[in-house]
Amino acid sequence: MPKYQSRPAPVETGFEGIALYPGLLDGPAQKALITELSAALETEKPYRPHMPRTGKPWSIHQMNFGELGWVSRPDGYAYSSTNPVNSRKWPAIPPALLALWELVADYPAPPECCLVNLYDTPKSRMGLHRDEDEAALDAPVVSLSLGDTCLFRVGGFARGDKSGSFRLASGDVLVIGGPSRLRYHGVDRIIHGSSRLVPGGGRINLTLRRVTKPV
Ligand code: MD3
Ligand code: FE
Repeated sequence: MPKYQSRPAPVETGFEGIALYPGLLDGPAQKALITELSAALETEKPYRPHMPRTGKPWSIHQMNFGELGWVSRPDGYAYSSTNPVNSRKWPAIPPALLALWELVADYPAPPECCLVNLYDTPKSRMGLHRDEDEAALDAPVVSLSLGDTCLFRVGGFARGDKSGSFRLASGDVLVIGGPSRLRYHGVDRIIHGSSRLVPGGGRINLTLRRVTKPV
């Protein structure tokens, strides 16, 4: 649950449309969310995705909440209403995360997807990519970091453009929208052991996304 009912001013990131709210979730709110997530991920086991075509395994585990989940398939990336591992619908987005979207997204419809990325080894990372599988590109992506700090990279609109990096720590919320929505970005590395929040260590990133255009 966010500790604010109206949001504080974001910190300047140097990128128009990317707002950083350091520590928007305080310690107790982070712990409450971890307790809720741990229970959910007990029944709905995170899985290791594989790259389309090459089949190369990712260095992270993933899961989804919501009406639509983001999945990596042999033929490409897609949004799916069911978990490919068990063919069941994804669990509902936890209410605390819906409240977070309400607080920071400035969007007239709720998120449909909450992608869970588990950086569960010191070597876990995410290569530079763009998030472009959503039809509602006018909606922001809202990202919440929990656990170990990461070094996050943001680039331009072509893969080789110059990029900058900053750290994302536990409780930090990043809102990516407007002219930056299609920027390249990735997670260079995890600062192993920088937080004790996640049982067993590591970093959890939750991204809230609107996938379809609201009617
Ligand atoms: C900047 N996840 O799941 S979230 C992803 O920390 C993803 O797990 C990263 O990139 C993670 O697709 C970063 C923050 C984020 C999300 C979307 C962006 C930053 C972004 C889109 C454009 C620019
Ligand atoms: Fe992304």
